[in-house]
Amino acid sequence: MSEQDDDFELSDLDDKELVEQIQDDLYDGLNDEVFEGVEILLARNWDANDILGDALVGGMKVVGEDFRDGILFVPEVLKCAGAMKQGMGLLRPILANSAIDLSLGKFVIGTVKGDIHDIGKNLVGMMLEGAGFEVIDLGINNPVENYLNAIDEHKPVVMGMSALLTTTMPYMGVVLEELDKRGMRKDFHVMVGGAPLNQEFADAIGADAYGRDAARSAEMASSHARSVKAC
Ligand code: B12
Repeated sequence: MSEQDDDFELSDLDDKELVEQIQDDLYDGLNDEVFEGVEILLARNWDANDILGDALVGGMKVVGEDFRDGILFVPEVLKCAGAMKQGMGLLRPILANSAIDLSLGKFVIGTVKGDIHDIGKNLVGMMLEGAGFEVIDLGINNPVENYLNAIDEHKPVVMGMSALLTTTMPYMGVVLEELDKRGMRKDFHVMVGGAPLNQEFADAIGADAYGRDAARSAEMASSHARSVKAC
């Protein structure tokens, strides 16, 4: 995006300019600058959720569009992802500390086999921690066995799968079929998410819920866990 030739202090920018600058710095993969920008917004009493949505996810949206249009390539997008993670690292403890109830149960989450995208999954994990779940993060590229083993070991109240590619999202159906075959579906809720998914797809593969974004997903998971606890 923009080349920043002039020397200036991030702290001299007003809020709107700073948000735009963080988006630019994220685009340019500038870890330290993104970190500092997020720090300044926090010091200005910005809500962590707003920083996440406006500055970080907003910046990543532009990255996504330029990646799609062939303006950015994988190595550059990886740098952007690194910068996004720097900012998220600063917000994680704040979002997680907002927990009111720490006993909603366990949430197993992982990106499906063949897929290495994890930014959205990590955001969901952060929001779930904030909502009061113990999150068991299986990471990326998970074959069905990883989900089965984690379910056996952790007995979660919700299991979540993430996919960012149209070629990997059908694998969620494979995992669900295996759970069905083993008669495990009644034991926990299955949520799916990721940019190419929608409610229709979630219904077609028989998932219990589709999470459009991190905040909504955490709300949905919490209300499910609370209803289970109430029984
Ligand atoms: C960053 C990125 C990468 C990074 C990933 C780094 C990382 N650590 O994640 C790198 C460079 C590695 C990468 C690689 C590739 N990528 Co990529 N990538 C992206 C990009 C730009 C952003 C994704 C992202 O992080 N979004 C921000 C997060 C916050 O949003 P999100 O993931 O959607 O998550 C939110 C919701 O969906 C939901 N959610 C997500 N998961 C879950 C899970 C649950 C349980 C729930 C409830 C909710 C939920 O909540 C999240 C938070 O609000 C997207 C473009 C885009 N707009 O999506 C392309 C994109 C996904 N990539 C794409 C492609 C093609 C690839 C490659 C195949 C490129 C290549 N030729 O090698 C490889 C695939 C590698 C692989 N095997 O997985 C395409 C996919 C096209 C398609 N139709 O499938 C996209 C759409 C770009 C494009 N427009 O062409 N990519």
